[in-house]
Amino acid sequence: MRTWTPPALPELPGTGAAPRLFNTASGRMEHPPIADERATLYVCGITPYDATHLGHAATYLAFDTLLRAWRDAGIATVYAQNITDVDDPLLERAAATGVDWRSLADQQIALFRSDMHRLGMLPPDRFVAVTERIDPIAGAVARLREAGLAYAVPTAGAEGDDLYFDTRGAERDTQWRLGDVAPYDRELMQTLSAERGGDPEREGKRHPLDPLLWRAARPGEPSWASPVGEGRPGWHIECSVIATDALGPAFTVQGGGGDLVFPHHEYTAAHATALTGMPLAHAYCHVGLISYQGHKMSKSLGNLVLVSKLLDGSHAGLNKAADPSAIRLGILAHHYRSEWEWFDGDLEVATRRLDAWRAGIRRSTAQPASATAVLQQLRQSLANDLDTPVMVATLDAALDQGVDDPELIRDAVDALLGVKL
Ligand code: 5CA
Ligand code: ZN
Repeated sequence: MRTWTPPALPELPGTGAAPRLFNTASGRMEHPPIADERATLYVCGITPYDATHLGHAATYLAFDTLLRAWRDAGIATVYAQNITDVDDPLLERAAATGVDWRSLADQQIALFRSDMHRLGMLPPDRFVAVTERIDPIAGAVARLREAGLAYAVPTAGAEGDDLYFDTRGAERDTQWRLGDVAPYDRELMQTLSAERGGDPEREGKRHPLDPLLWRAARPGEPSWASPVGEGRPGWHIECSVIATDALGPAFTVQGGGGDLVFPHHEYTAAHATALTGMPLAHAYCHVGLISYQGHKMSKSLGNLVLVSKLLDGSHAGLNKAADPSAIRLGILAHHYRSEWEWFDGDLEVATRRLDAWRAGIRRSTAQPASATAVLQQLRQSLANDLDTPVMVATLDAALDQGVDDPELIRDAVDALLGVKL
């Protein structure tokens, strides 16, 4: 898929350190190993039916910050992101609104692209929609079936059988074990599976958590002919195949929002390990979920703050268009791993901070802060699990005092935080 024009990153003197990151899978801070000075990142992309809300923006901004940290440390990056452009919620929304699913997806992908561009996000190097990879995904399902790790569940009303992944078989035959990514007990896994697209109650499965690999064609649903029958891909196998095709196995970081830890990232890792004999990624990093009006921001509840509506000033209660740098600052004021609620007043707070920084950078004072020292502090915080709230506090203080090299601070804030002063 076409992406968007990348923002220009100013060059900074010297280099930062490779960031240490919290790895959900190990529960520890780690420096994921980086081979050949090249970090590889996969971030789970949107299901294009109600993009782009601030929760999405927070997730992509966290990984945009990670890419900036790696680049500042002199590490080359390869970044891949998928688009789940065929899946139940998208098809349900299309049916409910009487819109063709393909047009709905295309329209939402275009909006996402424009929102990401306006927010100054680094674009993925590989931006891959599921519908562009049906053959390799079906091929992977066929290989799992040959390996004895996929089995059929008879399916009334479909043209063939649905295929499921055999959790116990994978634990027996591969290096992957249930719980490798998600540090949860079985009961919680079962609850989350039911809430997040799984079907633990379905009859005929070998294990309640076994996830769908291939959904046999149903009347009225899009489907593709394949060696595993006419149908469409399950959710986790899509990311296993797109990620390992784009980046190879054992890439540096698998990322997404905290709602993806289980079952999605657990089973994306399971499928990939079964297919390649290698782990999916070295570290699994997750962004805290953003709430609005007391609940997790989600398309199903409808409590959304849409980036496009902030940017054009049409979000309820706004009287002018938001500055993209203010939206970034409103998010970056929170640590990416914390769960927090967006209040409508947050944009005003962020805009005031941005105005104060823009005024502060031009302020000449008798005892200005050393821009070199400020840059060093920013780099230290960035390397410490992307501690953007501390970076923001450092800049509040420095720009209140005035700085001895405004150009350096302007470039640093642009390169590291994507905020334009
Ligand atoms: N297409 C799948 C991933 S393969 C998906 O989860 N799509 S999504 O559109 O629902 O979400 C896109 C990304 O935004 C995911 O990484 C998801 O974890 C993240 N996300 C969704 N809601 C929130 C939220 N409220 N706060 C933070 N991140 C969120
Ligand atoms: Zn995914």
